[in-house]
Amino acid sequence: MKNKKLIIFSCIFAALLLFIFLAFTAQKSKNWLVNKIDAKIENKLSIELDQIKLELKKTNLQLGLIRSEKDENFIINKIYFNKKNSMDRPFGYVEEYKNELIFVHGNGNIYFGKKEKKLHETKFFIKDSNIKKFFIFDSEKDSYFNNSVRDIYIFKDNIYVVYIDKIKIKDEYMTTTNVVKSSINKNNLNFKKIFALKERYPESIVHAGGKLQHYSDDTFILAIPDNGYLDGVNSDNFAVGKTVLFKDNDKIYEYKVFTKGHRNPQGLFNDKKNNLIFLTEHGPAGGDEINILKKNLNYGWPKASYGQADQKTFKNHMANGFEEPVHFWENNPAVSEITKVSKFYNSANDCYFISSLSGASEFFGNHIYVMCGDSSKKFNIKDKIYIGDRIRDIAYIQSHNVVIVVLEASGSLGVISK
Ligand SMILES: [Ca+2]
Repeated sequence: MKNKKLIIFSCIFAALLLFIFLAFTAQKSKNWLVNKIDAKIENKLSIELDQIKLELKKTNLQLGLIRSEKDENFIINKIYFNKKNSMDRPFGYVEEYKNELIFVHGNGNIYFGKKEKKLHETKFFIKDSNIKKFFIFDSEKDSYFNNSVRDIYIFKDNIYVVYIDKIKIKDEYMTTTNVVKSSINKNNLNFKKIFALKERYPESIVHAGGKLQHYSDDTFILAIPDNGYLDGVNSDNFAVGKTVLFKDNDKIYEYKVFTKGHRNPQGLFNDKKNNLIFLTEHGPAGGDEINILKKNLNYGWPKASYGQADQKTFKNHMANGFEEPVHFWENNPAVSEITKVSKFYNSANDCYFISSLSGASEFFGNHIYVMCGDSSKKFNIKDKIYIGDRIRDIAYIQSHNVVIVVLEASGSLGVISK
């Protein structure tokens, strides 16, 4: 009996010793491992992990499944257009009008499609229009030149198109921002110029065009890129690098400056319900921004930017007398359009989807960023959704509770549903 107890006790003791030994060596080998892994390898591992996650996301996208970073689930179905050239940019812009979808290709082809119950089954037909008479085409030039359209907007049975207007002076093209308008309810859309800038800039400068929204009554707000002319951005005598208000009337050259200090606006959304105007813009290397526009304020460029600019810049906007962005990126996703998505995203607050082009890498661009905010007007990026393509434009379609994205690399519309 005594012997048996001794054996049991010895066994427990031995097991205890073994446990202590194992725990000690395990701890030691773990320390040893940790010491071996330096910051570089850890960094490499996390990049590899990101790449594995990205491959998973790509595989899911082929099945039409999307899971956001915060585990919201969506489905994507695509409508393909015939894309002749892989570098067809900007590919186009989408809007809805009553029971129709409107897609305008960058080259000015206008398509209408009656919304089907399943929106991705919508068939598009080309609509006759005179819009190409405003454009110059040059086969020696790339698609950024030949695709003149930079935005479309629908308001009160009219379609508005923002485009880059060109003239040839000697051997050089000089460009500027124009807006044309046509009534929608016609078989043949007849566009007429309603806004034009007198100032013109060399075509080789890429920050051109503009983004348009309705402001109030007969007034519209137009965001105009810097056109590479920084002295003009700093001067009240030029419209570049500013948002302007103009009236839809015959006085095509009249406008009033609304805000200043913008580099390359790519998205504009007037949230009338919340009385907020959102603008997205491209920074230089880093410094893409989301801004909320308030009359007569200056948003920094070219004096303040969170990116690396050629000229000397402040980072802090506010300390130097400029408006801080609501959000900025250190690594640019190349933000494009911004729109409100109502209850499409699961949040108690109002949420906005911000699309992005290719940006710094696939970890930043090719995503939809989800920004939500409360009534105290504090906004944060809450989630991101990988779409795996350059997203040129985005629209929320309330009738179907879906989001449509214009996918530039594949030449398609992506219909995102829950
Ligand atoms: Ca700024």
